[in-house]
Amino acid sequence: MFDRKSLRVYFIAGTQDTVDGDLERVLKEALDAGITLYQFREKGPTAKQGAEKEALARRLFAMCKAKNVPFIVNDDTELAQKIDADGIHLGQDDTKIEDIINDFSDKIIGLSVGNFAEYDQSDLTHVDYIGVGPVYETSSKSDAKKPGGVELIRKMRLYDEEIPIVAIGGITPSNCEMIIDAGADGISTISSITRSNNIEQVVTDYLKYYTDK
Ligand code: TZP
Ligand code: MG
Repeated sequence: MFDRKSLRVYFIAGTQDTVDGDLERVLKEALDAGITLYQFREKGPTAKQGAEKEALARRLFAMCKAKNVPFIVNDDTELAQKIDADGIHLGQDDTKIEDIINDFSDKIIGLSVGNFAEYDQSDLTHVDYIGVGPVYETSSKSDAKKPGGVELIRKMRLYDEEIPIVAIGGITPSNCEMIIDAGADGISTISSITRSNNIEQVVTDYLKYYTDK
């Protein structure tokens, strides 16, 4: 059973998101600080490929396992299967869930949903959580859609009162309280962690918005 509390401080990163290319150092600091889930999202022109990507994924996965933090792979279903990751996160234009469900029936499956049209066209039968956003402007995703603001989260929560929701896009400790109050189970973030020089403080600041431990 998927525990929606694991969405609370959901960290996403690939090497392209780090300042100095040292993703292992960043993830170690984030794990030590208490992130609740990690998504490996190696993307763009500088993304590692093939054996190098797999080796990095295995090292990061081992670090997550040691802290009991779920390790989810973005998009790359082949890699997720090969290393037996805890789950997969898919976008609207990625592999369809029906095509992979046989191999992922015991895994966490996340799906990006940017608006209500995308919600309506998605089969959520096997989906454990939806990633909703961007909430605010982001510079971490080149093809990000127009931000929907906190209202997007509020309306999505009313639209589906049950499904676990993690908000994404431009989130920082200073703007996350409204998002949680609007009904998100958690926040996901790239740059507020990868570009911070005090990761422990950032993660601690996020965690304090969840009162029931
Ligand atoms: N999907 C929607 S916005 C986004 C993704 C992957 C990027 C979020 O990055 P940041 O730095 O937390 O705004
Ligand atoms: Mg994708």
